[in-house]
Amino acid sequence: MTAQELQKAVLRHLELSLGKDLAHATVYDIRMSLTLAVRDQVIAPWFESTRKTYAAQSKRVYYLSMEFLIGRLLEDAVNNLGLKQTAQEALDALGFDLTQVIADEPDAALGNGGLGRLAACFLDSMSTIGCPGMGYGIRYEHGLFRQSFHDGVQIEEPEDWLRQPHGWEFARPEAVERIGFGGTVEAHDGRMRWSPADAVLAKAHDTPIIGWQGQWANTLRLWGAEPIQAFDLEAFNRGDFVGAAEQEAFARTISRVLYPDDTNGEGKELRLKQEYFFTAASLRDILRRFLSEHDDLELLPQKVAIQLNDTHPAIAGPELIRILHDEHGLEFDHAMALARNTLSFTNHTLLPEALERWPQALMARVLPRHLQIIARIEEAFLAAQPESPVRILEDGDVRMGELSFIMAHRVNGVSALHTGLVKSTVFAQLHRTFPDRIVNQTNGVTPRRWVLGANPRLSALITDRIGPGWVDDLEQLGALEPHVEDAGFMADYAASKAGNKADLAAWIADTTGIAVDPAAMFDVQIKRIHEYKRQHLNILETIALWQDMRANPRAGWVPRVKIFGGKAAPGYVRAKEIIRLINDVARVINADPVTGDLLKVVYPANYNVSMAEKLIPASDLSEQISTAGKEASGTGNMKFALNGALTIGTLDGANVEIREHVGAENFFLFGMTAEEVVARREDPQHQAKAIAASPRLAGALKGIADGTFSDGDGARYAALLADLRGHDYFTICADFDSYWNCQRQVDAAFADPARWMRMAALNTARSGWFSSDRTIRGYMADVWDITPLI
Ligand code: 26Q
Repeated sequence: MTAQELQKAVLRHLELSLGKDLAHATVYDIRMSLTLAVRDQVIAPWFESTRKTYAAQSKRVYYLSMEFLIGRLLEDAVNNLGLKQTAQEALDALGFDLTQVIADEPDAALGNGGLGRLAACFLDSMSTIGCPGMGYGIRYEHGLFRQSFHDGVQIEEPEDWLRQPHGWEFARPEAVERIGFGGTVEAHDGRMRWSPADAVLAKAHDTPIIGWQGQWANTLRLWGAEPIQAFDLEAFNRGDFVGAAEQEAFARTISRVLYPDDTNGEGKELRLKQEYFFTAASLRDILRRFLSEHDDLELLPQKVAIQLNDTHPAIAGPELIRILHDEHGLEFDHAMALARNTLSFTNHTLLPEALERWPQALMARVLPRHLQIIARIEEAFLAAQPESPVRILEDGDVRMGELSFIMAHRVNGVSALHTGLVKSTVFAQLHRTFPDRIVNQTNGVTPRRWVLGANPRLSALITDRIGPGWVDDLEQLGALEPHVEDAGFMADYAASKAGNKADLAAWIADTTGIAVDPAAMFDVQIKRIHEYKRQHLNILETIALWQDMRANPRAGWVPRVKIFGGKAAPGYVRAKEIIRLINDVARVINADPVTGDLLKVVYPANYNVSMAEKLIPASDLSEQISTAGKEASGTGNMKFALNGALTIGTLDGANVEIREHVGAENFFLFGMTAEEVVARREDPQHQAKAIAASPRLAGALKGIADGTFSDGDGARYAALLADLRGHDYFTICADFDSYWNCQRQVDAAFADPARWMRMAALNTARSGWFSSDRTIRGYMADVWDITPLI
């Protein structure tokens, strides 16, 4: 497609789809017109992919996830179709700037963090590889809340991405499923029949996901909840205006809002209904498609692979059995075997509070038939494993982890370390019973978004030296390694980082009003705020550094900008205290004329995918400092390494594998190992001893306690401090000195720019393994048993 053709297509949509002429067109109008013009280019490969899948009678993969953290789609699509340059020229001629038009698209923030973003990277990789499949999720009217700070305190406001029409999706009013809740179960002619008391409609909305170079496209199908009968005219005519809309209100509540917690999944009824709603709609859709192609349910595991993204869609096990047994009349054990051979399950967390459990009483009320089926699953399991101490039903709860494990033929962890811990801790008993079931699939990230899209400077440099093949074969980055000996390459590499940092410095000045020195080290921690991720370890080190700098400002310090980004779950009090502390510390340090440009702290509000795309390419240092054993994998860590930021990190999650790939000498390691953490906690004085041994840590804690950062209010952080001094489960104190010392090694390395840039370039050259294309190939081989169709 030429720029002229694209320009014509944009103008046609501007007129015919938007009803505007160029003279009155806004950025929004142009963005929508360009979106529709680009979407037009996706249709042919999309249809062709479907045709090929049918023609090959291929197996299909269905990725069930409560969350898809997509971000913006336009830039991705333009890049994958090779239309970046073309679009730029087309818009230039119309008097619009492509960058500005791209930035006009609201982020689709239908996820909390890592798990949702992983699902989005997987969709891109499946389309790039030609793995036939679909993502299934919920079309939340409101994605993750918008964050702002008032006096440093996090405020949540509803996110409203659907206020504008969503240019990428196709509504499918004909693809509807009726989803029931509650009611009763009775036997009828030897079969159990569930008669739900309430029902809603699940309506499909399809977004095409185009792969690299437009070779293949899959579908993301998101379900929106709608009332079966929009409006009760009888009630209205009686004068009951509220009652007339009641059905509608109940239905729409189900897909209204994304739950903003990424742990602490309390057993909330609406959440259970959301889980069942999208899982049941997806399974019916999957089975209808299967039965339109095959007439034998025996073939289900050969033709269908269903991946459960954590336990959130775990009700798929009982629901699939219900369909096969209650509706199609298969024997229970037979139905259970077919379901298990079709389903597989990914575990993303070991945190006990994040493992889903539903009160049996609640399940009995909302999904009475499913509770009965779960009891029979447990019975069947125990009949085969009479010695096993494992139970699905325990303490009045349904344990969704055990249910998912027992109903899956493969269970995977998301990094080597995490998978080992899954085997030795949460699922140790089940692993003994089924030693082949647990496999590892280390996470990955899509290079299309996280290098090509986010970092055009670095991408141009890479392509200039090794050609464009790296974009869908990321291990080709290894060919960069010899170039680190080339002064010309290293100068260009440094220049690309400097350019990104200058852009970011301008953006920071714009959005926060803080002037930062682009030559300073950009030290970045962006992720959800969590005690186990230890943003408070970072801010304690920041305080200690500031105190040292003030005591001796001319000691040759390496200037730093500490950058934080991330949201706290609205009900997570301690995480919100940490946010306020960071903002309080930032306010005091940034106003200190003694330290000046030596140290700045910035925390732009409302961190999201688009902000990550700005920050990561401009980062020097990547903070991956979780308490060892707690971060299942991490995926931000991979994005940073690819973009040439050096990691300071613990031996946790995928950090371990990143360090192995980039080389120990190009990674700043500190802190206790997972085993050492467990052992250290045996000593109830571990935190007290660490504080007594570290005057710096004691000084930083004292700075918080005496109100230095809280206008003299010593009480503001009393609870946080009491926890650190009294319990410190996440071993902030015990790891502090190791972290401090490691940060000084970081300083020394940064003070030698040639050494630093060489380390950074080696991180880029050696991180190709962390492509989500590699991860998806692993799932295809070890879990889904499917081969690509391109
Ligand atoms: C459960 C029940 C009720 C409400 C909410 C939830 C809930 C929601 C989201 C529980 C967990 C999550 C998300 C978890 C998550 O993002 N985990 C991260 O997954 C990444 C991808 O595998 C890993 O890289 C991260 O290490 C892991 O923390």
